[in-house]
Amino acid sequence: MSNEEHETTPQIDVIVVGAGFSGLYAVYRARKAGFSVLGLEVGSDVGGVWFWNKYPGARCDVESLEYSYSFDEEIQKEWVWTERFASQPELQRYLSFVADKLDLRRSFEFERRVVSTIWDEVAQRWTVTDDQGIQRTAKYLIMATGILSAPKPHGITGLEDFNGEVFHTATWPDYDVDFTGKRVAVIGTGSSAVQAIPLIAEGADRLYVLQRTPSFSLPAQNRALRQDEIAAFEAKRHEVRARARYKPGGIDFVTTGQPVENFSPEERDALYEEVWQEGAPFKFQSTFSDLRTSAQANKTAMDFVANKIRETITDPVLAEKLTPTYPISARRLCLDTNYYATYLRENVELVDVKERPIKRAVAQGLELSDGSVLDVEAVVLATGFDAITGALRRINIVGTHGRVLADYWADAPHNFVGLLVAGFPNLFTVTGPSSPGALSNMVVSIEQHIDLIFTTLEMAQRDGVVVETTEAAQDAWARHGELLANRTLFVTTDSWYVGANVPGKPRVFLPYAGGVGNYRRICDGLVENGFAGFHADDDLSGVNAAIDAVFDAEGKSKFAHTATTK
Ligand code: FAD
Ligand code: N01
Repeated sequence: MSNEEHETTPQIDVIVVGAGFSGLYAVYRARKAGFSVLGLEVGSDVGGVWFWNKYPGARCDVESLEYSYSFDEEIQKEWVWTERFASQPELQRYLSFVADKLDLRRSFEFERRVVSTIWDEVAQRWTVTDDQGIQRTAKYLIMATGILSAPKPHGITGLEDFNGEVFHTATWPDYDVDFTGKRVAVIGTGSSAVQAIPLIAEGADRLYVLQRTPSFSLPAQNRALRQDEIAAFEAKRHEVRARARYKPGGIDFVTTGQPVENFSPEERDALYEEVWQEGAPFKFQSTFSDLRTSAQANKTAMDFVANKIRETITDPVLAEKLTPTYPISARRLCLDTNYYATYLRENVELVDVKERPIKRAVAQGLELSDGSVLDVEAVVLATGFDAITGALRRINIVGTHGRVLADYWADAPHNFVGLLVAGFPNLFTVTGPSSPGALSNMVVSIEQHIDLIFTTLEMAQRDGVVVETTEAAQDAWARHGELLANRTLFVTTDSWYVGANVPGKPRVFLPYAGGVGNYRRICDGLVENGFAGFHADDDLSGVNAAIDAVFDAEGKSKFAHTATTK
């Protein structure tokens, strides 16, 4: 559909913002349910994260065979992955293939940034305004804007005075960036940097890695997928997909399901070694049942990886600088190809910017607090995102009685099950705060969220009701979420999971720590209990019953035994 056609479209049932994994599936489901639908996307094509993050080395950390849609048989049969962990170009081709196959692009307008959306209490519709001033209204609004789509402000003064080129991993240009023979600085050592650094180092004359906090990283052991592996997956695909939906991370693997103390040090390290050789970060951090909850247990995994770092980096000072001191997986575990070995190259230098913080950018490079200047021709910002809430808070979202989302979330992202916010009727956030999305195979979470949204919309149409949650339901969900989060090591460490990477952001554990399977069970319970929490009704019995069916009063899952076994 052309942009002009949309401008004259009088009534739209559903507007979907975003054209990544979430937006594409939401548009598909809307059409299937018989709604008229319009997608708005600021990028010039579909792909979301995989459209934007074109930096060298970008690839997924959930195996391609599982990091993909499961809702359509033909897509799964026709698309053939070439690598264990698909690269950004392959993932972008995949999402483009899905869009073509389902003819989704005709429902989207690209290069349209949604800047404002206001609830009209009389018409009971959302008025959505884009950056070109074009307004549309819709009964339902699905914010598929992504949890890692809003690059955080870098906060480096004087960068506009720098004479060289500046890149951000998440807004990487379309052309082939050539660092051959150049002096380059990479700022940051999170997942994006860990993937980009080895490849930038191969070409650059000199590479400075500016590290404030080191990351734990596992070798991806990436390789081409063999025909027989693909055939074997295909033969069991239905069972794998079905199991994954009930696993904590939305990925189908089996672990011991037991605490570390049940194993001798030799047995324990042999199990870590097995997963290390396999290249499976989610599995590694789940090797034992208490790695996320016990500092003592976690220390065994930390020590194992620290030893691996020391095996590669024999300079003890450098090895120590590269070794994190926070619990493994309290920040996102990285997946790499040759990351630590890159520091053995003569053209690579680790610069500790905790010791010597970046003071400012100057014409010829970056000045550090001790007055030294890193003389570079290019700066790569691998500085991350205003995660989970950033993309939403950047839009002027105004609900009932003039409630502004950005203000309402100033102290914490109040919401119900990561999908609904009180005072914002008929508006849905996909993998919003307090959903398990960020800690999971996101595609599994996305499909579950969108399926639930459309189950809810069918009910709303049938019953003629507006979908709206209450502050009481939000509070109940927040209490449950806190109980679970406070049992984990996530809350002990500064990370984007707790908003600590963005100055001024409230420190709240943003994802849901109960796992994908348990979350799904609770959501199913809410639906069974008459869409409890999805109506403007302060009766919490249905919400509490859905939670109590899955967790006991201490926050222990009643389904823990099913999480680790097939
Ligand atoms: P996105 O893909 O982020 O799409 C959101 C879209 O909304 C974007 O295209 C954006 O331009 C658009 N948008 C935002 N605001 C507006 C606005 N105001 N107006 C119009 N359009 C707007 N997860 C995993 O599970 N496994 C992985 O291996 C993995 N790898 C990742 C690698 C990288 C480099 C990054 C950054 C994230 C990765 N993730 C991974 C997480 C990733 O966010 C999800 O897997 C998934 O791609 C999210 O899809 P989405 O459609 O919800 O969001
Ligand atoms: O961002 P990050 P990312 N001066 O926030 C540093 C997903 N992902 O883009 O921690 C100096 O993790 C910052 O230092 P510190 C994945 O979920 C997945 O790398 O604030 N340094 C940190 O080192 C991931 O978690 C893949 O001390 C500054 C880094 O920049 C998420 O996206 C690949 C700084 C930012 O790390 C985000 O990853 C890529 C400053 N002013 C991304 N500001 C896969 O492998 C920030 N830093 C699948």
